[in-house]
Amino acid sequence: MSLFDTNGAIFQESRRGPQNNGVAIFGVGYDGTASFRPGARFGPDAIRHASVGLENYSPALDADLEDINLRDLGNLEIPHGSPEPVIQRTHNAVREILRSEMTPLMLGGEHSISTGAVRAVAEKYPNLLLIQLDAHADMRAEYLGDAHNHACAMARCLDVLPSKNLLQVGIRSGTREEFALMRHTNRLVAANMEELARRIAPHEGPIYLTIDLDVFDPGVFPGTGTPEPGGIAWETFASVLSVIPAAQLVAADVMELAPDLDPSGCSSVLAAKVVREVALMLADS
Ligand SMILES: [Mn+2]
Repeated sequence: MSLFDTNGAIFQESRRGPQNNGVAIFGVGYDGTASFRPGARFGPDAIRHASVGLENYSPALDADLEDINLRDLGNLEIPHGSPEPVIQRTHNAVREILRSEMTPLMLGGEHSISTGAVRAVAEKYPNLLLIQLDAHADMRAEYLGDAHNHACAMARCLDVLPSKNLLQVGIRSGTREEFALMRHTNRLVAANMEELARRIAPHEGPIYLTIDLDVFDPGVFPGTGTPEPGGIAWETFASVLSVIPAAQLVAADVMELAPDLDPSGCSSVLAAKVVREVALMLADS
């Protein structure tokens, strides 16, 4: 696992380096295609720093970080240029993590990078269901001349997954064409727990949860590059997690924290709490 820089901060209650069967946190601090406000490259370490202020125990899950095998592999070494090499390195890293029988939990970084992780997980689990929490559709075929722009992240995931294996939750921004496509393919799911549970139920196979933190309302999560009014609160997020069967969850990512855009630091704390809850769910799978 020499792909990773292990000199920086570490997520609370985790140990450095890989070990079989654990949950493997790793960061990809890349924000090269940010079209509005950059800064997500500082997301992974801000999440780690904020994590020390949280309790280890999750009342919602009745689970404790102390009781799970949590590893923090560090940050993926990446070139800060075009996205393709970063996506490829992410793909390779997640393949290595899965080969060591570990469960990947990626910290972003911008959402375009999820493509690399989803591809690696889909190679191992061809019947993968991808659940996307996001303000934005991310279904553009290309944006600003680049098919790997963050606005195309989910379109690229559908290069390797069948259309019916994507559920898009909380989306409130996109082009007319993107919304027509999401409705036509029956992928658009309101952040409504009954509907979400009903849509997940027929799928008994593995699930990848990709969380673009801008799904949260800018009032509770201003620290992100492309904030979009009308988002969800923490309580809705917790309800969403409660209808996702943890036993089926095989991988996740938490993307798009740009910590310097929220001087209060509360966005980093929220992101760290998201990571705690998701890590505890992954450990349960
Ligand atoms: Mn987004």
